[in-house]
Amino acid sequence: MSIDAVLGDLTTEPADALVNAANSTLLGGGGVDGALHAAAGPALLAACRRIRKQQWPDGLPVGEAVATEAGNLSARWVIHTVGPNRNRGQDDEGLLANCYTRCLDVATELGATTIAFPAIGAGAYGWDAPTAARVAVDAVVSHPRSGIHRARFVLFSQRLYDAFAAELARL
Ligand code: AR6
Repeated sequence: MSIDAVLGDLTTEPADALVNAANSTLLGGGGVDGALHAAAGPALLAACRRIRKQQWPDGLPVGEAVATEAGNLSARWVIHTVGPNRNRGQDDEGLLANCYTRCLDVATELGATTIAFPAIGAGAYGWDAPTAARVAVDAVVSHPRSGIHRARFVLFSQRLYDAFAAELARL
């Protein structure tokens, strides 16, 4: 599996599966979540509502992941995950790592061969760039081999890109 990082917008990234840094409600929000919903159109929200109704009535737990269709996005699937909210005292790096691991599990189950991640938790949820990057890269690198050929981190700021590039350079 190749792992790399680019500076850019996740919504236009060509990949089978795009990961959404969502919240437990799965009903949208700001940041990358808002951008993905805006680009995907109402089909994504409708799919999220079905997941809430049928699978996670109390909301998606922190560190868990679930896939939906991707609406108007060019990806086939959106995989929604919920990072720990550091601003609310949720500072367990293991839970942040679980987000990446569970997304890779779900992507593998779907048969995806390429996946693109944002820097989960590094926006509204308050994780600093070096920690967000270290946890993300460690989690993806240590995931058992799967059918995924390429995992890409798509970073929205130079600061985050630099943090991820530094972690990847250490491999
Ligand atoms: N492409 C790639 N990265 C992006 C994009 C984009 N289009 N837009 C923002 N980012 P955040 P979190 C970056 O806040 O910290 C939402 O409201 C952003 O610059 O999106 O996990 C949810 O509904 C940052 O580096 O996710 C939740 O309530 C990174 O994506 C909450 O925010 C993650 O920032 C989740 O917070």
